[in-house]
Amino acid sequence: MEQPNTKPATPQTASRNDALFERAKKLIPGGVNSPVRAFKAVGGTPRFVQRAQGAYFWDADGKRYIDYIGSWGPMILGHGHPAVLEAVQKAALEGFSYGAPTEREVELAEEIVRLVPSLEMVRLVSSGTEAAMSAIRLARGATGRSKIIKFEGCYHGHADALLVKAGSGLATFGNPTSAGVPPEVVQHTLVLEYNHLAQLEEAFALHGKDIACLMIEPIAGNMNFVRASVPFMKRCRELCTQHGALLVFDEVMTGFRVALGGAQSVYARSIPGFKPDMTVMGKVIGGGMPLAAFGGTRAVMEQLAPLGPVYQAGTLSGNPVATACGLATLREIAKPGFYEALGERTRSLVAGLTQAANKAGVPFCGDSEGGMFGFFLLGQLPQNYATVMTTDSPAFNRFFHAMLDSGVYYAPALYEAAFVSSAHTAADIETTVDAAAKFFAAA
Ligand code: KE4
Repeated sequence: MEQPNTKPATPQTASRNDALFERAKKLIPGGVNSPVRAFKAVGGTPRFVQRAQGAYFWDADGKRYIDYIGSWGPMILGHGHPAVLEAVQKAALEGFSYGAPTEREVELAEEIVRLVPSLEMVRLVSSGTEAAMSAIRLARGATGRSKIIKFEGCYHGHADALLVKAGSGLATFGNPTSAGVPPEVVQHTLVLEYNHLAQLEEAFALHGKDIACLMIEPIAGNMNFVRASVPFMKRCRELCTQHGALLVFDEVMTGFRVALGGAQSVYARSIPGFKPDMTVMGKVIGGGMPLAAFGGTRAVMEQLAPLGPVYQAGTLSGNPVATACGLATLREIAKPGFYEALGERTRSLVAGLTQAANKAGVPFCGDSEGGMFGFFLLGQLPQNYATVMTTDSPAFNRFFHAMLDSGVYYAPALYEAAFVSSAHTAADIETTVDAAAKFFAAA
């Protein structure tokens, strides 16, 4: 969600980043190939990455940053992990793309299904948007229904049916959030408030027999870091089951990031036997290469072409170099103790930031799960998008630029989660907390 443009907190000397940004803006809309990279929400000039290694990247002026974006989640092992690099180099020598099946796609499917118990089958695609879009079409085809539920503040990629904001009430369906999306395309999308039990009950009471699926980010990383409460998630599962709708977990961000089994394995700790009907995955699953997936029960997945009537396809789906990258990544994160160590490191960062802010009397709260974290310049953790929106965004922008000047790179938007990799050291965390403490002390 973008904020009005604001001036950067600190004037910047002309740099190669500035020159590159001016060059880029002549040829690429906004100078970027994905809007959030343009620093529009926080102001200032995006840093053009020259190279990255481990927990760091170096910009066009050779300045080093501790990287808490990690390509918006994929780089859970840090940049350039030796085992992943070796796998990619070897695969590239064997060929870039065939448009034909390979053993490695089978190996990756086997690994994904082994690690995520709710999955019986998966289909590999090239982006989270493609995976979410395909999952919606499959849910509609498998149920013969058209209506879908999503939640305000959750982002599932930029497929037309999902670029939608809440309608005027539960009886009315969504309105487009983007030009170019005709109202009739989102007429079947109902947008509810995240964590709002009464709205959830009413939506199913009104439309239950027409709902193909409910799609949710189980931990909403697109409103920074907001957890679905256990009672809310339990009710999503119960109502979907009761009304014959499919519960679709969008784990593009949380999958293999918050736990080896994803956020669904976190909820299963509190809700015995909890499983979604379908899961959308991306980011970590490709290890930084263009690879995503969607999966579910055999009964649902076998509705997909070429077996069933729901069409879905892709030239580069299951790309041999991308699958090598993803498989090598999954093999590393599946090693014993990986998430315990990663979770501890991430928690130490959030604790350090919170302590530094509180010491300076600055409202600050944060949360984390595995290698994913978020924080708010608020007194308590928000439960929904409207509360997230109450955050003082100019204050966040000042924080963002102060940290950037200190060589710490957070997401250039208040509404994004951030990520720790296994390459981040205790010293990196200390450097980060020290930089934040300086900012808070002067705030
Ligand atoms: P992609 O099409 O960008 O691979 O995935 C879309 C998507 C789907 N679902 C969730 C939960 C997601 O977070 C995303 C993409 N996340 C954003 C960052 N919040 C990617 C960064 C960008 O748009 O440049």
